[in-house]
Amino acid sequence: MMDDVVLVTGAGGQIGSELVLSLRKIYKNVIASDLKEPTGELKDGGEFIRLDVLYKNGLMDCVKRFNVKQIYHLAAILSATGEKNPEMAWRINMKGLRNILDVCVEAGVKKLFFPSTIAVFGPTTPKINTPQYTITEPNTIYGISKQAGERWCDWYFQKRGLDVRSLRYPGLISYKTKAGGGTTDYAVDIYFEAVEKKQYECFLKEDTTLPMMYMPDAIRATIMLMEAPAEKITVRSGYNVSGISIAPKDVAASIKKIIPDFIVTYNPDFRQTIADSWPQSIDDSVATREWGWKPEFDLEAMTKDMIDNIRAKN
Ligand code: NAD
Ligand code: AKB
Repeated sequence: MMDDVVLVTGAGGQIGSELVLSLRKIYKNVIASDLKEPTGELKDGGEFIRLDVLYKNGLMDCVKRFNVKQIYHLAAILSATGEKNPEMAWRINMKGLRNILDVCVEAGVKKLFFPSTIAVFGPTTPKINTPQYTITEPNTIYGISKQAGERWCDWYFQKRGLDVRSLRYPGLISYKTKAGGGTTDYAVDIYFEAVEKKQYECFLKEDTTLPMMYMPDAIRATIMLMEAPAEKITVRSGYNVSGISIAPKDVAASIKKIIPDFIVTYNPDFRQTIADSWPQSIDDSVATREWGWKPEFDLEAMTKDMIDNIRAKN
C-alpha cells in the first residue's frame, strides 16, 4: 500500500463511487468528499468529508489537515444539466477547478487528476477517429468549461510546475451508480430499464453513434495515467482515450441477445443536438504510445457484465 494521502472531490458520483474503492486498494488513506451524503461502500470503507469545491477555505483546511498529496477533482455539472443551467455549470466547473488548482500550488499537492471529456470537441471537429490535436469549438457550456479547464491545467503545469494529468473520457457506462445529467446517460438507463421493465424510451435517435467506455476500463485508464512516470506524459490538457463506438440500436441489439423480448422506442429530445455535435470515434494512439492505454471491454462483454450485475442488485 502506498502512503500518499489522496482526496477525491465529487466522490459520490458515477465515477467517484467506483474510483474511490479502487484507489483504496492502492493507497492507505483515500478521503472521499462530496456535497451530498455518502452511501454504502463509500461511507463504510474510509474517511468521508462534506466539501463544496466552490469554497476554497474548506478545501485548503482539508488538504492541510490531512496533508493531502494527490487530488482527483471529479466534482462538476455534466452536459445536459449544464445546458439547462449554464450559470451554475460554468461556476461549478470553472471556479471549482480554479480553487483546486490554487490549493494544489499553495499547499504543495504533488499530483492532480482532471476529468475532461469528448465534449471539448464540437460540430467543426472531424467526427471519425478524432485526433488528439484538432479543432475544438465546443457549443455546450459543459464543453466550453472543460475546454477552458484543459487550458488552465496546461497553464498550471507550464507556469506553476503542477503535475496535472487528464483524460478526455467518452460516455461512461456502469451499474454501481447511475449517470448524473449527461447526454450519454441513455447507455446506462437502457440496461436498468431492460432488466427491470423490458422496455425503454431512448432520448437519442437509434443511429446516434458516440464514443463510450465501460467503467472498469475508465478506472484502469485513470489509475494507469496517474501512476505513469512523469517523463512519459506529454499531454497536460487531456488525453484522448477510446473504448467502444456504439449507437442506441447497437446497445439494444446486444441486450436482446440476452433479453429477447426487450423493446426500445425512440423519442429524441434536446440532448440529440448535443450528441450530434460530438465525435463518433476517437483516435487514442498518443495515449497508447505514451503510457500503454488499451481498452479491454467490447460491447458484448460489457452487456453481459452489466446485465449480470443489475440482476444481482435487484
Ligand atoms: P456525477 O454527476 O455522477 O458526479 C458529480 C458529483 O459532484 C456529484 O456527486 C455531485 O454531488 C458532486 N458535486 C456537484 N457540485 C459540487 C460541488 N460544488 N462541490 C462538491 N461536489 C459537487 O459525475 P460523474 O459522471 O461521476 O463525472 C465525474 C467527472 O468526470 C466530471 O468532472 C465529469 O465532467 C467527468 N466526465 C464524466 C463522464 C461520464 O460519462 N460519467 C464522461 C466524461 C467526463
Ligand atoms: C455527458 O454526456 O455529459 C458526459 C460526457 C461525455 O462528458 N457523459
